[in-house]
Amino acid sequence: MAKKKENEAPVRSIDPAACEMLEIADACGVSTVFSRVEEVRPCPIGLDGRCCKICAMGPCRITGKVTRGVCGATLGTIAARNFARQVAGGTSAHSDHGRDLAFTLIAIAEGEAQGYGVRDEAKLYEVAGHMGIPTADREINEIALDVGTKALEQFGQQRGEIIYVSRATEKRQQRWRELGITPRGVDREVVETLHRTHEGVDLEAEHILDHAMRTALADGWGGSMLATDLSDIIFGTPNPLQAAANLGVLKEDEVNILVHGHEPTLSDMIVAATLDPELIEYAGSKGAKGINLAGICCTSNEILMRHGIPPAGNFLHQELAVLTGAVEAMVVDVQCIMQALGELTEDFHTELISTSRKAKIPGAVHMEFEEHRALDAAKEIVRRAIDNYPNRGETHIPEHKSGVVAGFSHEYLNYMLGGLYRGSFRPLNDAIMAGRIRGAAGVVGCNNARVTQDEGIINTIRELIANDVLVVVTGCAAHASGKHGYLSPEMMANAGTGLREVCEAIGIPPVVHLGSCVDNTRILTVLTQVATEGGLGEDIDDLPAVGICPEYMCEKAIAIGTYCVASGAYVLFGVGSPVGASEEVNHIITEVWEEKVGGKLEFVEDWREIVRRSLEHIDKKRAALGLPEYDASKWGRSGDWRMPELLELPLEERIEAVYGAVGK
Ligand code: BF8
Repeated sequence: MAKKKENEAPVRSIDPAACEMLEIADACGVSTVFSRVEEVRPCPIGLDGRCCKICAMGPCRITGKVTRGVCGATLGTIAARNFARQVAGGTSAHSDHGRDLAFTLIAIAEGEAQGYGVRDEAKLYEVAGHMGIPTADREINEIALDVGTKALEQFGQQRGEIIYVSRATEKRQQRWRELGITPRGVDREVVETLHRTHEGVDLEAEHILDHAMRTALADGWGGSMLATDLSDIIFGTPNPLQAAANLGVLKEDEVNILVHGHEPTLSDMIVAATLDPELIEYAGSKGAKGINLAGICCTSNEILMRHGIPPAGNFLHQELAVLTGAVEAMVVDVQCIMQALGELTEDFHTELISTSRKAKIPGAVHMEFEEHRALDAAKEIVRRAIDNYPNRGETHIPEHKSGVVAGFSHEYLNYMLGGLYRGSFRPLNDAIMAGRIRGAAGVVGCNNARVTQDEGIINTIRELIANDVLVVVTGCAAHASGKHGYLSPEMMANAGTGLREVCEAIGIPPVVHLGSCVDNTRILTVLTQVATEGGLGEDIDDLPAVGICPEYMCEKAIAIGTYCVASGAYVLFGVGSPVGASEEVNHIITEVWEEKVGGKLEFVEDWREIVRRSLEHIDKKRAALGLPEYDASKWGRSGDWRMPELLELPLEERIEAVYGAVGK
């Protein structure tokens, strides 16, 4: 991966829209994350885990001849504590998101959530089933109240096991119990991490990291999984939709509103408000041809996969969108929102509107979003954006955008593979067993301004699908895929012949958009179903599969990586290691963890090496399962004859021919 080095002209992005906007930023002398990353050097002590600042005798820097902190803490203990605290930070962010959705579901059931409802009753029944909540002869709202209440209990539960642990394989559940890392309650594990990593408590690196796994599992099989399930119940379980992605989705002659952040409670209601005929007419009265909604970061994934609202970009696009001069309002809630937006929007007509009671931003207008008057609040926000349209000055919207097909929930994959009445992962398992599909990879996570935007993500995906590895994407990696055309039907032509044959036969793309970052739990569900379907071992660590986070940036990514490892996956992160200074911790998160839970976590800077290790791992797992060795030359005529014919078709017909019925 192109890491930006001193004295070297940095390659800031491989996205042409970003490059175009950065030229403008440079010409106008506007500060962006891309320029600040050159001004602010990463602290070399904290970079790889050598800094301990948990007490006032420090901060202690473990460098040179210094091998211990003032209290005697070793580098291993310090690096492990730092890592565990990152896991706790990430877990709390995802889980608080899930908690708020539980409150919303309860408010819906009690008739106190204006504009919301239960959009997917089938999912409500399914989740009630997981939770042991009776459904026969009961009103929807009664069931919803019980599901919301039970979900809420998962956060404060003090003893026992969180409910969704039962959705893992029996073998996995057993392993967690033996290791004592089954999560008891989400909040309990986060608090215990903070306690253990307080000065002078848990001082053994391996023991600290065991609890980091337990905390991460409370995220993956707790807070995040609940966030996904409750979102599906309230906003609908996604089905494939068409849209476009990148800054080119902004419109010159319409009021452009961007939603940015994470929680669909806000963005879904903004979608509803932008469809209000009165507001559309009001936009017309201000000279605009309509209201154009687009998204940034994960909330964008939420409304992309449920409404086909186009993503304007991933994490590093947030400032670039403002630079277009064409955004009337950027409406934000929580997570991944750069403070720089406050200052930046002062130089443009864009209004930055914060909405969460948890998050205020200097320079933003605060319009608190309360669920009991959600639709009214959303309309007020949209009206304010419309009022700002006449203030628009010069604009520069890059023309770049790519067509995407997004929104494949695990339920939909099940249906595509087996049909409505016999939904099953059997065809996928058979294809992997035969070697048409070599294996599977989840390519997930952020952008990071310290490395070239999208480069690691896109090159990794390109190489994997060319090597017949089915790829699922979430988060900002999903946005990158969309922006660079990897979620379009044309991408089928770049897949290996075996993978292409299967994708065409089943009607799924080689790069499957599976949602936002909390939806990485959909990957856990798919992997568990594949493992229990038969023929590919008994558990996630038997599968020829990997998890990759090429451009990770935040604590949430560390939590996701850790719960995937604890669930049995081999996980590779790009960028660089936050624990690289400690041989002891590196040994624990690779070899020791592999022995304990079957998965391991590696930090590898170069995407080529990530791809090499991924394919090597997939082939090793195939061999361990006694599957035929992967041989690309065995497959392929069916895909080869069909693709030129498909490429002749107009886009709409091509999408229909490749994926079947897709909504808009
Ligand atoms: O939760 S991928 S930069 S937007 S953290 Fe943030 Fe990373 Fe993007 Fe979504 Ni996920």
